[in-house]
Amino acid sequence: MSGTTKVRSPRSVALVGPYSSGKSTLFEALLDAAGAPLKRPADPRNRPMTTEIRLGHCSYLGDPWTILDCPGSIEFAFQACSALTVADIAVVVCEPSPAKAAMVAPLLKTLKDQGVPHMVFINKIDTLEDGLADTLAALQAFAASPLVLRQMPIFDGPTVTGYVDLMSERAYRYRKGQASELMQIPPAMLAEEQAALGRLVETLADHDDVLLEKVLEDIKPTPEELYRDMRKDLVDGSVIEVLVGAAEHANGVRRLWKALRHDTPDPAQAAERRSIIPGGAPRVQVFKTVYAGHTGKLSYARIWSGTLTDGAQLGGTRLGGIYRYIGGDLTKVPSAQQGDVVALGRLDGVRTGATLSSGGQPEQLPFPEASPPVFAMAIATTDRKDDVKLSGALHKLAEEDPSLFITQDGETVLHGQGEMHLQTTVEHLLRDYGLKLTTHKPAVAYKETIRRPVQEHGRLKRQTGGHGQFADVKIDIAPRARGEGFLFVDKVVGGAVPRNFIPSVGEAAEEATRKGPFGYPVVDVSVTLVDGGFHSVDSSDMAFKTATQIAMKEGLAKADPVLLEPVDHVTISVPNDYTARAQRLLTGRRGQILGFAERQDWPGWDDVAALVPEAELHDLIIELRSQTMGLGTYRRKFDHLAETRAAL
Ligand SMILES: Nc1nc2c(ncn2[C@@H]2O[C@H](COP(=O)(O)OP(=O)(O)OP(=O)(O)O)[C@@H](O)[C@H]2O)c(=O)[nH]1
Ligand SMILES: [Mg+2]
Repeated sequence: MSGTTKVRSPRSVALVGPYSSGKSTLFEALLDAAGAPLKRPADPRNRPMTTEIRLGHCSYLGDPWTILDCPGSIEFAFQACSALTVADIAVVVCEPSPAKAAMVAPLLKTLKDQGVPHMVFINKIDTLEDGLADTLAALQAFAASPLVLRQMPIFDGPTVTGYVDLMSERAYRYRKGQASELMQIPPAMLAEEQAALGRLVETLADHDDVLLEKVLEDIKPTPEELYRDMRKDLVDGSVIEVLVGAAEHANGVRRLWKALRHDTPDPAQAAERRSIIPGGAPRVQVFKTVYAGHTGKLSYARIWSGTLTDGAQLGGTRLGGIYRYIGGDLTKVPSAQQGDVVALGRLDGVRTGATLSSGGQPEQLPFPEASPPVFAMAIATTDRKDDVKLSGALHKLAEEDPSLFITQDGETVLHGQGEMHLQTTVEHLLRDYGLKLTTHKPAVAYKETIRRPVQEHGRLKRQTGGHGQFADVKIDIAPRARGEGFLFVDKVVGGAVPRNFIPSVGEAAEEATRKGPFGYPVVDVSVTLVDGGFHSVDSSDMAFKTATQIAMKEGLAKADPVLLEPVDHVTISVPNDYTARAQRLLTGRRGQILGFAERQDWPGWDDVAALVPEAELHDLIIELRSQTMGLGTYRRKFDHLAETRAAL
């Protein structure tokens, strides 16, 4: 839209990339450069890891923007994925280190699969020692489209002091915290600069016949032609442009702003990419829910079409506030338009991921699903009185974080994406809900069974005052095949036990299997009532239950009981350099390797399958990540119960 002064529609950029690559530093530097600095910036020496999406609103050269600072850790990847669904463009922030390139692989794949336009920002350029060639080659190995370097670092001895902008063929000297200053291209760099520009033009010419003809005829394209081509190729994903800088020193930040301003598609294009039909009542999608102290519930949402005004009905609820984050503070605004990413107040009952409209039921836009959990932690209140408070808090937490799963089967267990994820969750519970909690390793769901049939006799005869209690049962207890469950059979003949008492015997027999000789539930047994005796006055349901309990307790103990442990089918996914290591890791945990194969849709990755006892899986993800640069993942499903002595 060059040449016009019309203010463009709001656009949003998501900062994504491996942990600690400098996204939050860049977030702050971008806001600074746009004249909207955070009021309370992080202490640069003690920058906290980001665990939740942060929004920042600003305008750059007159255009309104939302910046989304995403967590980098793989344990919070769901948040980054959620942010990507509402971004017009993603900036992949990474470091100038070939060894760290693999950490970008899953992200590049997600961006490609979701069709989100993206560029790469190689940050920490001040730490660059040699050139960028190795880093680019390493990144290229994981990228589906060619990377095109737009800037060449200028070295003064070992230090990067500026850059050559290849498309405009201008050189700039970095100045800390300020716009860079124009300088001569160092003569010693000219040959290298021409070669790099040649590569850039050739890559763009692969997607543009007009440009290709010029290249073949040796005609130099104008910078405008190159800018136009770069934008088109970026939008359709056929090239990935690469910029460089040092967020900490505000170097390359204005250059990045200009690239974003020029290359980021309009919100209408993002809506089209997501097959949203324009027009009609305003439509929004919630991509994050936060319970923010006195403000109450906030739903971060993108306006996909139309203009939303405060107080409107959304999904049957009256909207209670539209907010932007200016300088890091919530600021109420009267309305938001297509392309805006804002926080919406008091949308009770609205869940993360929902598409809402102020008119009728809109079609639900796709929203990412959380990866299955890989780590679990049990929690308990130190004061039982807090249990109600805890369950309320957990309810909110599950709403805030769809990558968190909660089970309450005997104990309360949090299941999530890693140890850090769950620790952050527990800290949240302690800090924001004032709960006192202890954490522990979740119990493994051991079971028991028996290996030998027995016959057992249970007899109750009691005289209490005038009225007595009497019941007599003879039962056969026998093992059943694994997975067949519990069975009660009635084989009483001749009324030795009257019909009306027999269901009580069955119930009591089943109840007795809930806790076997080792203290765990007993599975796969049959109990057959073969004979018994009764008294016409003193027999009752209660008496028959008690007699059955006596018989079951003694019978199970004599029937050669054995402990059963759950064994899961586990599939580890790793880049194939790590396949052998993954196999060793599984065998080291009593795993029985079933084989390995290429991971579907993941070139260069393998899936290793094994049967592994559940007791060995608790910290598997920790070891797996530490051995695979954080890249390895696994999924599991219950397979069978196996006899064991492990827990005795
Ligand atoms: N040398 C150098 N260090 C930087 C630069 N930018 C950021 N850092 C440092 O890198 C570390 C991580 O920075 P953050 O901005 O917190 O990184 P992040 O990507 O937000 O990290 P997560 O939120 O954990 O994913 C901090 O110690 C920063 O000071 C840079 O341009 N140069
Ligand atoms: Mg961060």
